[in-house]
Amino acid sequence: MKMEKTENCKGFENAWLSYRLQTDCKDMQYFAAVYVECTDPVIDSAVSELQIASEQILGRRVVLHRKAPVLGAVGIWLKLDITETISKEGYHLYEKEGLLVIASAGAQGILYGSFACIRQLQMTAPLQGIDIKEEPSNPLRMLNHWDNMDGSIERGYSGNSFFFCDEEVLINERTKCYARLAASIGINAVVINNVNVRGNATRLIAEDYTPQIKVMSEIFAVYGIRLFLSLNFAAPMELGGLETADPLDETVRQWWKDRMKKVFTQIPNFGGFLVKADSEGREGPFTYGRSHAEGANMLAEAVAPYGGVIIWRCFVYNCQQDWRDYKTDRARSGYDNFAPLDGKFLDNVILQIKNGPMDFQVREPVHPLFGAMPKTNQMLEVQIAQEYTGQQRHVCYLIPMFKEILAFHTYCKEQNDTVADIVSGRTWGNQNCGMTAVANTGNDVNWTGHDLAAANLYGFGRLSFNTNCSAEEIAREWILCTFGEDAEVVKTILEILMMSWPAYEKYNAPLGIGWMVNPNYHYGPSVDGYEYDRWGTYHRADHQGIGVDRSSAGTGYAMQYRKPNASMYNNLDCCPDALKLFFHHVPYTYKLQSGKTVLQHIYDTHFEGAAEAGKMRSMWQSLQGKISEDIYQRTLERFDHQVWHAREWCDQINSYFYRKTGIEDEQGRKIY
Ligand code: GCV
Repeated sequence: MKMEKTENCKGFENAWLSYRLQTDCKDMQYFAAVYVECTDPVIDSAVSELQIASEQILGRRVVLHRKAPVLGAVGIWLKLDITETISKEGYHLYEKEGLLVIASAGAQGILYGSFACIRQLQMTAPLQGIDIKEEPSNPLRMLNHWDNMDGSIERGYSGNSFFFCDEEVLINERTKCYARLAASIGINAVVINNVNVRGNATRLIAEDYTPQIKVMSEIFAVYGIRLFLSLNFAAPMELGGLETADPLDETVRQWWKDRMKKVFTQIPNFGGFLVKADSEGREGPFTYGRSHAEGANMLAEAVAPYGGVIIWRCFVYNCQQDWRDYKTDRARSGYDNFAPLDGKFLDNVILQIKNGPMDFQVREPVHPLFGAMPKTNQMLEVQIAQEYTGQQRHVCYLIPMFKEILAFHTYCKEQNDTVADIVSGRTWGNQNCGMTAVANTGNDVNWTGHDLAAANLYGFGRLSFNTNCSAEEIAREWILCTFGEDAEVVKTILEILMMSWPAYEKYNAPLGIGWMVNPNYHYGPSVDGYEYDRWGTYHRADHQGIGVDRSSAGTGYAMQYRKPNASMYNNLDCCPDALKLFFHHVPYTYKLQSGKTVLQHIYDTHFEGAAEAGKMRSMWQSLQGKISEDIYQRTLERFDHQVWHAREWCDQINSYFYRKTGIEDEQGRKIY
């Protein structure tokens, strides 16, 4: 274990927990004292967070009293109270006769309430008369890190891992700071290693690494976070020396039971495992002719005695496709593989489903598995690592996209049928469910490479805690906490964030078709980059038209949705413009609902998107002198790149289609 390794801990900032001194705070009096009757490690974190915030924001030391306040006392009361109508992770923050009360039935709720109180202070919102009750929308609010043990991060755009380096587990100052940041936005579970488990990562469940994992899990635990690992389905062979990993083989089952017993008894706060099986070269139950339910249940049985959970990914598809084959459709595979297994998974298995059927494109329909499995726990997976959305060199605030996904009606029930309802447990009354994001952090000083990408990290946490918050509200909070309350700064950054996803979509692949990127590293335009490859990601453009026919006359994917979504997508004219090419192959002259032809839409949006990138840079430039020069300059560099790169996207896409069709732009703009 590396307890300290400075080059891997480059020094770092505190993101939205960077506190600014306020000399004229009207709520100073509450921060004279904290009253708390019980001792609990998570509540102790809450106390220490209130103390740090008070010292740094108000310049005031908070005195801790290990007792309830007497009548007339002034201060903050951390009130563990099971009689309150609030759960263990929910909180009630209110002011009453000079006392600021943070009440919850559990220590985690007290911690979240304390961070909410600090947030109010940071935003200079009055605490006097405050009355906020918040219940977490989702039981699991998780981050998945794709960190490798050599310190690299798969799809990482903000430096190296701060969990691993040179095949060792890293424990340093960052570990705690990460836990603080995560807890401050309500994250309660973290997977620290890549779902592609290779090499030494397979050994993370072995004796060699458990002591280190235990130390990290203890650091997380006092911030209410459970540590999870990704596991290798082939571990019984690679680690245990068995000849098979067949989930129905008794020796294999026993091997997992023995291993799990060790892991869970040695790491008391351990949460469970995330599994990528039969996907992109990872071993899984298919190798043995077994189903995903048989694979997942074997592991679930092994972890059940310890309250462990198995999170099983549904990202299973044939990545050896022939581009000449028009019938096989990657989009269908999640549903085809998993929907027939509804009701077959044990209670402590959760299916983790990417938001769309392909792979985190800038625009995809919602995955049809949501609402298709009433007897199965489901969890939503989104990606804040911006693999396909500008790799943290372009600004792309993703919370508006996540809001749309959560609000999608699956029609699985008359009420409570949205994705938000399903993953919160409201739809079927289950508890093992929630939301997870592929994390966008690394050891860069600002955690996320692009300073504005921290809005996605903050935003994901806040949204998974409260799916009713609007994307604007969340962005506003993040800006106030990160940059302070200068009205011009708040207004400008808010506007940049809110226009960033639509702008990115405009200069990217058009109308939901996706994938026009350079293969492997997935950055920059390459219209035919994946067209003749094996990955099942085609646009099928010729000189007459473009798009994939996923209607009932094509691959039939549209029919995987429930009514009326199935008919909406299946019918060319009813299908929303934004997804037209995802579901249909149409001539370039086809008129969209907007009244424009497909081709004119492509030309217009690409010119608009590139212009909007320029506009965002000018808006940023208007902030010079109003925010720290470091942040201003490094973000400006990213905007310079984005403006150039958006133009590259615009020109390559427009030229491609102009050359294919020979049809002029109605506005006669320069196309190459
Ligand atoms: C971790 C995509 C990414 C891979 C990733 C995979 C997954 O294919 O490009 O890097 O692997 O998704 O989600 O498992």
